[in-house]
Amino acid sequence: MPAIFGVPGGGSSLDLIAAAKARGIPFHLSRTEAGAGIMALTMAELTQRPVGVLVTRGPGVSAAANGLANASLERAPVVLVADAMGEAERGFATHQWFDQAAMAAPLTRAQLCAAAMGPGEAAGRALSAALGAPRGPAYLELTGEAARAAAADPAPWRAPVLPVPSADEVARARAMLAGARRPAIIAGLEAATGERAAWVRRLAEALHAPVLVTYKAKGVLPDAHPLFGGVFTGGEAEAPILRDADLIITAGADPVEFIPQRWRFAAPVLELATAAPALGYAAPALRLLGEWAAVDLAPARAAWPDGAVARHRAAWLALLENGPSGNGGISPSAIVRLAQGAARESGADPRAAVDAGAHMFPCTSFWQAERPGDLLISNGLATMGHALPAAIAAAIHDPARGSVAFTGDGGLLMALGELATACAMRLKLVVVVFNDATLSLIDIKKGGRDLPGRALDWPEVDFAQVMRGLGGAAWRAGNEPELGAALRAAFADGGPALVDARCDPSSYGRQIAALRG
Ligand SMILES: Cc1ncc(C[n+]2csc(CCOP(=O)(O)OP(=O)(O)O)c2C)c(N)n1
Repeated sequence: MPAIFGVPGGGSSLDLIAAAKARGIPFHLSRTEAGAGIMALTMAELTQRPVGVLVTRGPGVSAAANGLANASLERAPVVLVADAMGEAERGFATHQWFDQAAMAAPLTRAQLCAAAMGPGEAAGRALSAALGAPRGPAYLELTGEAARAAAADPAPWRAPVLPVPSADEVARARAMLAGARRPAIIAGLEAATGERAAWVRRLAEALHAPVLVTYKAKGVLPDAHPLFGGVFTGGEAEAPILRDADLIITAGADPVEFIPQRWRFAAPVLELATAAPALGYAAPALRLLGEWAAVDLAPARAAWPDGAVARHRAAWLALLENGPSGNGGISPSAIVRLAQGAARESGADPRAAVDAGAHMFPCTSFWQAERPGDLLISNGLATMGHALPAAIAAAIHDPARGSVAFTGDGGLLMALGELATACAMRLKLVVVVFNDATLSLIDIKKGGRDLPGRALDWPEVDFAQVMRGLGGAAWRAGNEPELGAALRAAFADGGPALVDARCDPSSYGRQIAALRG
């Protein structure tokens, strides 16, 4: 296990922290349980290994619910270890106590109780459940007594081995590819590993087929690759290229990644996935289940007209553009471009973490990713408060690269405690706040409703002052030249830094209409 994150209580947490130290597993103290969950799922995504979260009983578990839901819908193997009532306390099980396993049930793949089966057995089962297909969190209840009683090495366990699609299925898939003249690939979250991304790239290049990536699969094919077709959410902006396709191959795309709208495409679908998805958007003509990247599809070369992919990509990017800044602040797409430019200028290659909100549209479109894991986002749950803890985990995982967190002011206010975590750990991390003093993604949906004042906005917060108070470096920027200078200084700083960018939200409404149709 690469790390454990959490906020300890008095019971099993302290024994676990001591045991982790004895085994050389780092424990990172977060400021919130929700933040710990997001840090753990991010570390799990980056390492492809299970990561632990420890919390106290009662409020520790209820506060961790968002992290569990996030790990569940982002398909990340996280094991939450919660303290529980020991034998001697059972008769008093009211104070700080509720049925924790029942709360965790809809959010986790398994709920294990160490007192019932022994901590080794419970840990082994939790790890196996978390790594099953699709991956996800497991819940493990551990009393202090149980933690101290046993030499609690996990019972023998191993990651479930995925089946390989049958020779007959592979032959049928090859026949579909051979008959297609304009195949297109949608790469999803399962493709965001080094090996599967390389497989997708080989297939795309052999076929000469465009690749669209979901938010979670940014970097599976680099944005700068000539076959990069855009970002797939299930909306309208990227639909033209798929309407021109005569075969759609979904490579590890999970329906949890798509917006809840009808499937818009008539072309047959060849679905590659580790497990049968619970919800079908499109009934696939053929489904290969298991370790799809182990299959050799020996493709024939397709025949997209010359320049077609580049034209589609340019049209998609033009639709997403926020346009020039208005008087009210800086254009959101300019914020993203200036940030990447400043990072490159200072020789930095940070991973980018993106929050939920209107600002995520320019971030996911204009941040150029080269490898899987270059862009980190909560998409299945799409929770606010994700970017900062995700950026913290990325900077811990890879201190040389560090990270940048793109967040709305609303999302940052939800994760503010974790700014203290980043500052205390002196992480190489730059927080860029799209500060528009509004819940913009909700504001653009309000239509003609007559809402009371301050229903969706608040007085502007000076995040630079907050950051300085926590010991980090910080700048405020009201226009593009100020922002460029602030970003260059922030990336050159090399420690925790924050740039509070006054953002012009006026183009978001048009942008989301173009995106979703
Ligand atoms: C925890 C959580 N609460 C509420 C929402 C619903 N929601 C999605 S975006 C959004 C507004 C985000 O505002 P902000 O962080 O300022 O970003 P902006 O939209 O202004 O870019 C809200 C309330 C959510 N996704 N997650």
